[in-house]
Amino acid sequence: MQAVSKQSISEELRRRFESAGNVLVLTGAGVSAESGVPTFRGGGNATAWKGMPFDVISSARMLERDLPAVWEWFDYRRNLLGPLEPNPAHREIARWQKQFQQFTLVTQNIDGLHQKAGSKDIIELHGNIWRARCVGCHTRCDISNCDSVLRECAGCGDPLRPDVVLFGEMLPPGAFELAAESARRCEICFVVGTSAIVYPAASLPEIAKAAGAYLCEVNPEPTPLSDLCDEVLTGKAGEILPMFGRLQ
Ligand code: BV8
Ligand code: ZN
Repeated sequence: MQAVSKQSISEELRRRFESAGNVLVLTGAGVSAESGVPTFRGGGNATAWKGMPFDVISSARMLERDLPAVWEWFDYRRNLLGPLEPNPAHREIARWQKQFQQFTLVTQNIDGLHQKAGSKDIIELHGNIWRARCVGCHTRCDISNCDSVLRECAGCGDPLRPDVVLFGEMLPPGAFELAAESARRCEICFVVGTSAIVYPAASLPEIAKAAGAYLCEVNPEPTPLSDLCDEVLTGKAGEILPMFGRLQ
């Protein structure tokens, strides 16, 4: 592992970045921290809701037991997220989509800020807070412009639930497989702003590394993944990622 101060990108990474044809980026809550989105573990105290740890209120069991409580939790977060804007990290990643022949953006975030920054075809492993889904017919509906969200499906009348992946729930069909396939093919895998604790998302950098990719972490703190990385850029994503834009 080659730790470098946040001010510099190694010659090797520069060279690889300038010649790469296939790049994958995996993001977590940290990429949205500079937009004001509380992180779950890195210092933000979004981890508790009414005394419940986040992975209890955001769990399949809670959905079965008390769907209104789950809606209340996501209503609160939607109101928090509404006014927030993408930061330079989101914008730089959106720029990379045009720069590389093959580019894959995989996110654990449900905040929709990558979309707002202009990124397309994002693999949202854990869903999106601006959508709801019917528990009966699985119809999805956009709730981004709704002050009060309907609770029943307009189609079949069954209850609607947030279209996010809760703990103990499977990821959206095919999403992980698509991400894993891209991880196996990428030349550089950037891991930006994630504590790399939640699975199966955290296994993607391992898959990329095992397939020979150059693994680069961007995070102000070390994570369980840092030792596996070829390069760790220690600092904030909104300060470090734009440095790549200035390479050219
Ligand atoms: C499943 C949506 C199959 C909802 C989320 C293997 C081992 C152990 C456990 C498991 C395992 N496999 C499955 C599990 C169980 C579980 C799991 O992983 N548990 C963990 C806690 C150990 N996984 C699941 O349940 C998954 N489903 O496995 O299904 C299955 C199904 C049925 C039965 C059996 C199996 C589903 C997981 C998805 C849950 N939903 N989100 C919601 O948002 O409420 S997860 C949610 O938490 C996020 O999406 C994200 O994934 C995670 C939070 O992590 P981060 O995003 O990384 O955020 P965090 O705050 O932790 O870290 C922020 C980082 O940023 C820090 O490192 C910080 O230093 C850094 N940072 C801060 N500022 C900046 C910065 N970085 C850069 N710039 C900055 N400015
Ligand atoms: Zn329905």
